[in-house]
Amino acid sequence: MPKTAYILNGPNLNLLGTREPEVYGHSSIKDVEALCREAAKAHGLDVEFRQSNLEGEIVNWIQEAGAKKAAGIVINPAGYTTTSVAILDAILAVKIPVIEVHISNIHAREEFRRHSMISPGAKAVICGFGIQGYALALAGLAATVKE
Ligand code: CA2
Repeated sequence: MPKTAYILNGPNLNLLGTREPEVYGHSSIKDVEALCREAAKAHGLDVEFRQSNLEGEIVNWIQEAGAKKAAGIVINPAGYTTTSVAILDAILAVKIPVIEVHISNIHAREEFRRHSMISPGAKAVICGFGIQGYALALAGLAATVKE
């Protein structure tokens, strides 16, 4: 049975494509989902694709992915990246690989975006490749699962 990749998106990513195209591009969250489904299929993974504006809901989904022994999690924590001890703790509590993704290069932007609370719990971090970063994360996750 194929293993599942959880792809979790944090606050305001439901609005992707509606503003700041020079930073985030023109794609919508539906386009990101389609890209992820295609990439996951190529690697023989099933997909649970979700977005929430609520920190606790994201924590619950990380716990769910762990309990279901998912292949791993690709997470764009968005605005919670720099603040969420709760999301970091949830990641540290699950025994599956977590890959942190950012659409923009957070290191080439405002100073406050550069420090991720999440990265210490992540197997890898990808940023600056636009929405293609999600496909790269899924390729990395698939390679990790096969190891
Ligand atoms: O580059 C990324 O993927 C971010 O995680 C996106 C977050 C930002 O706070 C991080 O510093 C970097 C912002 C998510 C909301 O993005 C929108 C984009 C376009 C329109 C509305 C929201």
